[in-house]
Amino acid sequence: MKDCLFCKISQGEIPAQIVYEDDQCIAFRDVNPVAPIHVLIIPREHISGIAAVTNAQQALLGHLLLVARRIAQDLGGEENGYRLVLNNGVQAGQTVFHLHIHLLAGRQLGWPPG
Ligand code: DGP
Repeated sequence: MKDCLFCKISQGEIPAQIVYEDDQCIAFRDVNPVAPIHVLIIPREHISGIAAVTNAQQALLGHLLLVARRIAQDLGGEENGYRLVLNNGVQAGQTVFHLHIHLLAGRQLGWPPG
């Protein structure tokens, strides 16, 4: 989608520290990390957020979760635990309106989140 930051990253128009990619998704380090491991997993297809996902995209959603798990394993985040976060909407803290899963690991994470 034109003017979407994450579409531009997916298409290589904006650089990012990519940790994983395939034909359906790409994962890269968050520019403003809040944990030692902070990776964003996004579909290549533009979807504005989890609320916009359709039943036809069920397999894609599952793929994103399995990729997130694989990255957590590969980056060493699995041993002490990790968190996957999906912000949907302004009040939840969503600032980029292209679906993304935050993978957070490498420190003790508080609960409830702020
Ligand atoms: P959210 O608040 O859930 O919409 O998360 C958006 C995240 O995207 C936020 O943690 C910062 C990150 N981010 C914003 N712009 C860029 C960028 O240009 N590059 C990278 N790597 N991350 C970005």
